[in-house]
Amino acid sequence: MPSFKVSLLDYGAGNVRSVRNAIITNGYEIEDITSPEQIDQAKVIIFPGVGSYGSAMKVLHEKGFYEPLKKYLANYDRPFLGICLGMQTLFESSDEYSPDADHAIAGLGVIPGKVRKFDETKVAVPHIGWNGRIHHQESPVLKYVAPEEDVYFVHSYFAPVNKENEDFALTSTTYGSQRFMSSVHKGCLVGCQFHPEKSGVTGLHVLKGFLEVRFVLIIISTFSLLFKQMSSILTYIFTLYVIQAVENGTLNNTKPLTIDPKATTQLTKRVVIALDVRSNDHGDLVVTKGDQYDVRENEKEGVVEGRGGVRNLGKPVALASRYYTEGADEISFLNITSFRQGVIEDMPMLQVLEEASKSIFVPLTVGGGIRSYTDPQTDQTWSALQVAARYFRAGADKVSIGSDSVTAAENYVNSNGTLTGETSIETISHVYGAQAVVISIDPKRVYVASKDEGDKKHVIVELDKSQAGPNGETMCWYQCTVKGGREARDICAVTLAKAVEKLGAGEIMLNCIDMDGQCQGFDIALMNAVSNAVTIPVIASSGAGKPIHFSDVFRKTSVQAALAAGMFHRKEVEIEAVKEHMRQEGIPTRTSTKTL
Ligand code: 1PR
Repeated sequence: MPSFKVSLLDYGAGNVRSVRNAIITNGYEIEDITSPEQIDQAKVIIFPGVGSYGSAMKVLHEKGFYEPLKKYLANYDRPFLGICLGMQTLFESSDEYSPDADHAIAGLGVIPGKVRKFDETKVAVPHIGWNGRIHHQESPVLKYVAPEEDVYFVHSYFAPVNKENEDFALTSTTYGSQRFMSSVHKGCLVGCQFHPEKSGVTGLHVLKGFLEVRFVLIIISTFSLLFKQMSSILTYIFTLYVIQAVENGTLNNTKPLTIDPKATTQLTKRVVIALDVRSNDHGDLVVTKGDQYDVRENEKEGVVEGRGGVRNLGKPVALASRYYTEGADEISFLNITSFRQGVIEDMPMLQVLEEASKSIFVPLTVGGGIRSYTDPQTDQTWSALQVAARYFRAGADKVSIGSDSVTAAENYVNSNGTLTGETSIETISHVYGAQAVVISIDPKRVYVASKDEGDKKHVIVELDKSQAGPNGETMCWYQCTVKGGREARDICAVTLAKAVEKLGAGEIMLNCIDMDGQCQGFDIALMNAVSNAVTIPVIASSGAGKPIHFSDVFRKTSVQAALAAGMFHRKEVEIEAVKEHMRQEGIPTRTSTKTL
């Protein structure tokens, strides 16, 4: 057991539970930094910045951490790992939340350069998913990580690699035509734009490399302190020892590598698994799965009369852990009956997240009931932001909003595009960032015989002949629903997608009630209509039954991820079989390691 604790700079703005769990999984104890004095005393600091650049810098100033941190980092000789925003704050400034283009928020300024925003006209923003790395230095931090293993990113802002800062680059990554710093390393200063705590075993190995290095450095620092009291000969001998220790694998043992300036990396297409969760008739929380959103057993399944019980496909945490081990790129828990009750007191679902995040190190989304509500028992009102905060604290990385996003989009459209700043999307996105807000759309087809037949306000989509309606209609519009498909609303999926993007959503989970549970493939026409209308990433959902359905949706549309449930729950297809098929079809697919 190491003799030191990892000092964690957590200012309470988001989900750092996973960072904590990843450090603990590597065998280290954590001490929270709550006062400025602790910064100077720390042996090693990990700073998992969450939220926006501006708010992070503000908190550092308010808590009196800014100056001590600058001092700690000044000579690059004290071990520090900044994660995502925690790495960005090391630069001089950022464009994030600077309404005036000339005004940039000042950062810690230990790395030259300014943090910029990806260009939405060229690439989907945020950059979400698993991407590769071009290694600029050989470093002990990456000693357990194979070059081809992908890591998980989620960010809209990036630090460009330029002449002034290129010697800080540990790795760079490309997104569209943009090369950016995916990690930095100088002396004992390390930063990752990617999330080690969300990069599966690969990410745990990054932390292992960094913290092991730390262990050797602490021994060195301890000796160095002792030497100050000793004779110069002894100092010389110990200095030799220190150099040797350094050469045997400490942070200083980095070597520049020659990189091919034309080398690129690729954002892979994600395979997401959804777990629809609800209580069964005995009150136990189970993973269930419907056919066109009906989750009750039917006659085919042995129920002779009427509707049977809720299908039970397993326990949420056990199933999610299996999917993590089998290579899922992301996991979504959807509380599908949350419209019946508020979720603040929904202890079982919160416990699911708390448990899941202890051993699952890929992104976790939670949906169902993200809205403001008043508890009828106590009359207390909770805002959507408070509900989301509760889930983030329990271990969620993103929240997905269904029904409430329909109301927000309707109001936005009816008010000719007015942003009130008060919707669940806006409030959560403002505090936690757009990347933390996923919109779950539950549309169903309304067939029309011709483009003229439809109401002009809905986008009419042409269907493939194999998808024609009951009277041979080859066109339809996609009507949004709320409460898990129980109530239809007068807004189409394309209009809703455009509205929620403007309101600040970072991603869309696009279901299709007609295809759900049918194993006939994704609704390609719907996926194209929505993904072509927005610049934020779209996750295709509903209808997968075989590996070829994944290659189809990735080839024929620009969606960035594909989600399936039933085929994996019923063990009809393995995740690895889907991924192998995608690789054979030339679709960029995450490469990972499975053993710790
Ligand atoms: O409206 O914000 O409270 O959120 C409710 C959430 O619960 C929404 O995300 C909504 O999609 C989901 N939901 C509500 N009722 C159901 C149901 O099935 N009765 N599940 C439901 C929706 C859709 C997918 C499904 C895919 C893939 N599930 O997640 O897993 O269709 O399935 P397949 O691969 O088996 O075809 P709010």
